[in-house]
Formats: sequence, C-alpha cells, structure tokens
Amino acid sequence: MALLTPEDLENINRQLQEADSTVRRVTGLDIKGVCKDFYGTTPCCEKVGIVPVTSGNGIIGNFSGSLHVITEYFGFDSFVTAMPDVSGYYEAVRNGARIILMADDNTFLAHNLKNGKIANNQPCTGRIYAEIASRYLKADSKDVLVVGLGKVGFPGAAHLVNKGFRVYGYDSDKALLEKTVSDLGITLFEPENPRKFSIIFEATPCADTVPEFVISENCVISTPGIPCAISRELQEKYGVELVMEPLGIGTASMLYSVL
Ligand code: NAI
Ligand code: 2YC
Ligand code: MG
Repeated sequence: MALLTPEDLENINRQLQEADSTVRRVTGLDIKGVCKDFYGTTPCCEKVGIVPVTSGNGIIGNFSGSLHVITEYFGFDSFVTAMPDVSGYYEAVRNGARIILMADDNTFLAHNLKNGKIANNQPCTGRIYAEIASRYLKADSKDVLVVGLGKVGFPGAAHLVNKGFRVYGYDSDKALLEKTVSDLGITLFEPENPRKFSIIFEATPCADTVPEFVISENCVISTPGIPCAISRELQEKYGVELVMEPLGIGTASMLYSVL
C-alpha cells in the first residue's frame, strides 16, 4: 500500500483550491457539483469525527489535520479526536459524530453511523477521478486511456465502461492486465501501437507512467496516482489539464457516497 507522506499533504487547502479550479475548467462544475451530480446527495453540516489510528506505520503527520481542512472545505462540521484508536472512536461517538473517518495502512473508511452506509477510499477515489475525466467538455471522442488497474484504477475503469466509454487499459502487471481486459471487456492498450487520447485516467504509484506519444494537445489527465504521472515539462508542452490532488477529492467522494 503506497502511503501518503506529510510532505504530500502540505498546504492541502491550496492544493484543494487549485484542483477545484481545474475540475471547474474541465467539467464546468466544481468538485462539490460533480459529487452532488454523481451521488445525488448534498451535505448539510453533518458532524464528522476524524479518528487518528496508530496501527502499522502509525500516525501520518498532517493526515488528520488535512482531513479536518478537507471536510470543512466540503461543508461538513468536523473535529479530530484527542485520543487515537478505540478511545478516539469512543470519543467521536460520544461527541456526536454522525460520520466516522479513519484509516489504517490498508483501509481508509467513512462510516455513517445513522444510515449504516460505509465507504472505502480506493474505489471511491477511482470512481470520482474517472467521473471527472468522463465529463471533459473538450473531449474529442469517447476513447479513454486508463493506466494502472489496481485497487483505485480498476473501479475507475469499470465506471468508465458503465458510462459507455471505449476504455483502453494498460498495467505493467501483465497477468492483472489480461484478467482486467477479459473481466471488463476493455481494449488492451499496446505501447507498440501508439495513439493519442484526449482523456487519460492514471492510478499508479509510479512517476512518468503516461508516455508522450499518448498525450494530445489540451488533453485531461485525471490522476490520483502519487507521484505524478507526467513531468511538469510535458504538462506545459501539451497544455495538459492535470486533475491531481493527494487526498481531498477521494475523501469528498467517500463522504458524498455515505450521505
Ligand atoms: P495498487 O498497487 O492497487 O495499483 C497500482 C497498479 O499500478 C498496479 O496494478 C501496478 O501493477 C500498476 N503499475 C505500477 N507501475 C506501473 C507503470 N509504470 N505502468 C503501468 N502500471 C503500473 O495501488 P492503488 O491502491 O490502486 O493506488 C494507486 C495510487 O493511487 C497510489 O499511488 C496511491 O498512493 C494513490 N492514491 C491516491 C489517492 C488520492 O486521493 N490522490 C487515494 C488513494 C490512492
Ligand atoms: O494518521 C493516521 O491515522 C494514519 N493511520 C493514516 C494512514 C493512512 C494510510 N493510507 C494512505 O496513505 C492512502 C492515501 C493515498 C489515501 C488513502 N490511503
Ligand atoms: Mg484525492
């Protein structure tokens, strides 16, 4: 599991605002608007309890603090518990939390205690970044390139198939790629037969995974993957609309999905 670092989360408020303005340019809606449209839900100040968790690699600097900034940015009333783990969970419930947010090294969840709905960050992130990509106002076709078909990429690719896009999939894990191509009925992307795309969705833990020969002028690259899928130089050379943010868009997707 690729874990966030405190550096990834520095100045999360600015990162969120920058991502929001890119999402607005790409889709015509802000992140809130895409989530509202996608899930059919709207927050009304639900109380969110953020519980730090010490298991495994332990508490990540800026993680709980970033979730506090993110939840408030999206219109929730949130607090971080003073205690971690079980005591923190108890504290959150006792202080009136309606939704619990907490993460260990493998699972980041949102649980609505009132309606029982529960969300996992990985599929919620894949679906919302795919949804943003699918709404690109300047797309020249319904062809989409998906790079990375793991816990985040696969749900995103499945969502794009369900929305009627022609998905070209690529993953460096050949066995996984083969299985996904047959499971989802997507087209195998073959780097030896290069072509350009106006919509690209990437979800890998590696840098520079999107080669120059697939990037078209002013294409959108919607990527939760950390580190970034393309270099700053390529982004500027092709005027790429880069939708990339380390935690907030995925968290918004989780929260809207449990309302
Ligand atoms: P995963 O390990 O389940 O899937 C990653 C996939 O990428 C694997 O199938 C792997 O074979 C493939 N891959 C690795 N290098 C590749 C390359 N050079 N070319 C093509 N495919 C390659 O990981 P998961 O959970 O899907 O996370 C993916 C990334 O998204 C990680 O960097 C993670 O930190 C990040 N993430 C970001 C979030 C956000 O809100 N921005 C939220 C959740 C995850
Ligand atoms: O500070 C804490 O409470 C830690 N237990 C949080 C651990 C989060 C680990 N997960 C991740 O870093 C990834 C991120 C890409 C977003 C979701 N999972
Ligand atoms: Mg995000």
